[in-house]
Amino acid sequence: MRDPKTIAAKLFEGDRLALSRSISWAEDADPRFPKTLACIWERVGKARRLGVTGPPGAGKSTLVNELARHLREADRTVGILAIDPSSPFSGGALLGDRIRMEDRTKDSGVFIRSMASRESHGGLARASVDACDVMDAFGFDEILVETVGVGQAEYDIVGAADTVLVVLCPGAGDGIQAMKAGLLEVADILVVNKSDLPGADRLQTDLEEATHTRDIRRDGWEVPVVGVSAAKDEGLDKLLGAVDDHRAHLERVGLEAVRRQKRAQQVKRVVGERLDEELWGDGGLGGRVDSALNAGSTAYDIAELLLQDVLGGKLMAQTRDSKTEAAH
Ligand SMILES: Nc1nc2c(ncn2[C@@H]2O[C@H](COP(=O)(O)OP(=O)(O)OP(=O)(O)O)[C@@H](O)[C@H]2O)c(=O)[nH]1
Ligand SMILES: [Mg+2]
Repeated sequence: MRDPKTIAAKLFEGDRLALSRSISWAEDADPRFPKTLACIWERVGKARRLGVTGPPGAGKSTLVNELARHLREADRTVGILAIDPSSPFSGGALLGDRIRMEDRTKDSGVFIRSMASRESHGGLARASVDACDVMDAFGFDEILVETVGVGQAEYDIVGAADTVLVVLCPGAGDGIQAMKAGLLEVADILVVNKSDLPGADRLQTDLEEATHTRDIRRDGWEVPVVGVSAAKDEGLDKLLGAVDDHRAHLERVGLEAVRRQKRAQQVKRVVGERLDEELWGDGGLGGRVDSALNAGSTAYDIAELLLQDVLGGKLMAQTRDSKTEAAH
């Protein structure tokens, strides 16, 4: 099972080894991945993709576990992608997630995959979208992606998910911090977890106010604030109701168009990554920069020269080609 076609066929048969392997290829930026994706592309797009992000310790894993349980009870199959924070100090968190999710792993309608962001060559954003595509083609009804909301990660999850849940809890990661961190901007649904703890009501009110005053609506969607207690299994039905509502909203405004926009972002990202490799990898422009700097040119002059070379050359060739084509 080493070539894309076989992997794709196996994947369609429901082979989990094929599923794992293709996700590893995505993670490793293995050249076999794009070919595999092309073979399974026709089946990508049926799953609902739910992103779960928020500050460390907000209860994301507990919530994902409970959501998975509820979805399974409703006879939906669930693929889970857990992405650890890239900080080297967080090595243990992954194991914690695994253990807590353990009770889901005996169920064949559930698949759990952890992905270490620091090991995903060429970017977490790409690898997580790829992993979701594979799980989607495999046939899971629901895909849940957990990532800690620090820095770029919460923006990455927007590309991977149709609906983004931002999970907050009273105490450490309070509302103001979340606003500063830009977490509110990525939320389709705000979840106040640990409703059983003091301060949850206050946080809920603050967030409701924030969503009204900051007007973070998109396409007429008003971001709801839903209180839950994942650990006590309270409020999950209401939360899943909000997810259904958001899905219905997306379908109203055009789910396909929204997804196409996200795919376009993915294309840009892939082009960016490849350009970076081409320009600055072995045999790239590094040497020329060095010698130009040695010769005393400014950074702007060097950059301009290189851009003219790289873009000018290619763009002019393209215009020339299309003109020649038009002439024929
Ligand atoms: N009181 C209370 N505690 C909760 C609730 N949900 C989760 N917790 C606890 O909060 C802690 C963190 O939960 P996790 O689910 O690991 O949180 P996380 O957001 O996944 O954490 P990281 O992945 O490390 O960022 C654990 O000790 C949970 O038991 C809840 O609803 N109420
Ligand atoms: Mg977690």
